[in-house]
Amino acid sequence: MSVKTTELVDSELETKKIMSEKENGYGAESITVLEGLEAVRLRPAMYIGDTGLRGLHHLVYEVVDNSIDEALAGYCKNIEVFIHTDNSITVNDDGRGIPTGIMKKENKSALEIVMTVLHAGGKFNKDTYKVSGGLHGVGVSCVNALSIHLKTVVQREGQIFTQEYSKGKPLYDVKVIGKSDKTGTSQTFLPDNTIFTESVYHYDILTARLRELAYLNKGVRLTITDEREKNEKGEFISDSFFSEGGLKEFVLYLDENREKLIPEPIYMESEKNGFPVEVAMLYNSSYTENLHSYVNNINTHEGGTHLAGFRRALTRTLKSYAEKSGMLAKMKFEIDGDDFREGLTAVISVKVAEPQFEGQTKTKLGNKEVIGAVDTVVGEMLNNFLEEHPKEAKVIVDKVILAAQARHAARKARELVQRKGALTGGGLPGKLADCSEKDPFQCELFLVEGDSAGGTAKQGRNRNFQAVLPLRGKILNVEKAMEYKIYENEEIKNIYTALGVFKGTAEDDRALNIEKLRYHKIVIMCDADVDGSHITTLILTFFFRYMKELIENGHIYIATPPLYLVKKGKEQRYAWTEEERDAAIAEIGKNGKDNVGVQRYKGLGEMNAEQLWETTINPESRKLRKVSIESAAEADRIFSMLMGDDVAPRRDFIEKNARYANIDA
Ligand code: 0RA
Repeated sequence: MSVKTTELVDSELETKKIMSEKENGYGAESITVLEGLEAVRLRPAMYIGDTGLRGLHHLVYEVVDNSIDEALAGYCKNIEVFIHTDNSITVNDDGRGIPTGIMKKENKSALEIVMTVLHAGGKFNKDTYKVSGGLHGVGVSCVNALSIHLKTVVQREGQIFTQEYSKGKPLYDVKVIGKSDKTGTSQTFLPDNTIFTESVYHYDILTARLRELAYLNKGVRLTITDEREKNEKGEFISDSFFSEGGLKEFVLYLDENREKLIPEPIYMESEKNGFPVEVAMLYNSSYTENLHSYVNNINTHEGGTHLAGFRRALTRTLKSYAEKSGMLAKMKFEIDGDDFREGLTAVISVKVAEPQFEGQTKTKLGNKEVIGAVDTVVGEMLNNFLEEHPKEAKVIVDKVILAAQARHAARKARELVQRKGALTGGGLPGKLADCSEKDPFQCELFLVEGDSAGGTAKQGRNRNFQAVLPLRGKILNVEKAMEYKIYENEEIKNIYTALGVFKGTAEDDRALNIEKLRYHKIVIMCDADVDGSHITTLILTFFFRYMKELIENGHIYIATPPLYLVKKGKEQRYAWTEEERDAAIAEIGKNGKDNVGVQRYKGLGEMNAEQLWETTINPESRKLRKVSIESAAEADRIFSMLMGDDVAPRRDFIEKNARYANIDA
């Protein structure tokens, strides 16, 4: 699953910071003369984003990207990823193999240069669309620098070459170890655990990326094998991805759990002004817009010029078709750009030789010349589609009209909520027990399942900086509701007003005034049972659909109340897993287990205020899971499946993922 929650204890957040310049002896002066890989080890986050779970996985993406480049050049068909038992990784490909000849200037094997010199990889194959900034594209030498051990094996020109490294430094010269009639490159690396705060690979995270790469690069087979785990048949867990239809199959996959309005995706593939453009789009009966854009296989979360070109062409072409058809004659108000995208799932993929990445997370394409290229391709091809498919065209225009009407209803409902808030002066919900601190950076809000647990939390919290908002029962499933409906829901209104965040301005129906957020940590606290998990998912769905920025900016957390209390006399231990429980029994029972009592907590209500504080609320001792979105496309698919109408895929998913959750069914 790609809506990820990572375990962390607040007090551990600050661990493993890179040593300051003073401590390690590299002053600003020496940085400038630091050669290559030393700089990567000194400032790893600058090269791979961070040194947590994301950075750890980026190492794999980086190596796989090199093989994908070889596939884009037309020489590689198969890429295999292995997760070994020690969490080292192997990536194999059947491309031409990294060149191994001696380079005159350096008097070293080209392989050694590629592996040990920053940005050297790109020098050799200029003609492919290599990323020059952003998240990936830093080169395999970065992975090498951040690995305690790396081994390269290259097969080409009838021979097998190898070289090994530690922290990026060669352990010996490139050597020939055998003969082979195959070609290809194999990289095996073990990330340096003095650099990364995480060391365990998540199969699901890697799998989601490989699936995405298969759709983005039709004709390439990507296989992943997890040697840490076996299935019932005694085989390693493994998945293989291959797409013949590319983005056309990608949107069908994304909309698997939604009701299609047109039978087949609208598909366009073309090249304009030297930019290859591929687009697939599908309309469904939902109320959400679901656009995903890529540049050189990198997910551009923040959009950019390629998305702008797509939007412009979509609005212009559909509007002009709708006007010509006369279907808009009865409309009382203007249609807005947003209305053309309600219920739209689309993937846009472009290749740009020298991409400029901008934005906060460097995932926004800046190249101006791409707007026109995408606009022209989409405009022409969409127009042809509409002319040739009048039945589908009518369905789409009907959907657009419906969306415009719904948008007006939603705006009215939203304004009503906002005006009411203003009338009651500040307008905080009556059920909110606020904190006294006013600095949002310091403040935490607990969203608590049920009035009774809410009451306990109010007693147990630190009222200086912790606020509590009890939620009654199940909040509305926003996945199935039209927007105006959500403003009639008491719990959702309370969340909006407590957070101080509202959606929609006169200019933009979607804008969030996130600068008004009153709490920088929002903690969802529900029972550790099936109902509790369901309520957590409902709340997450609401944040995902209506306040995604809160998740993206790292404000949303899930509380994890303990599952067991182990007690003997005055001694007691809390346990979050069966292993912890058994360890606690052994410890305080000192292998006379007779008088050890074990209580299985079913709900928050079984704890008193002091216990709840100690285990779940106190920043010193609680375990919070931070919610993040690993892959927006996959997250969207999973939300639509978990919260949609179809029961079968949901049951499958829950059965498959039950091992990840403490669900007591
Ligand atoms: C540059 C030139 C050639 C191959 C590669 C790069 C190459 C790099 C990687 C990285 C992972 N797998 C790879 N496969 C190939 C070949 C040039 C030639 O043979 O003429």
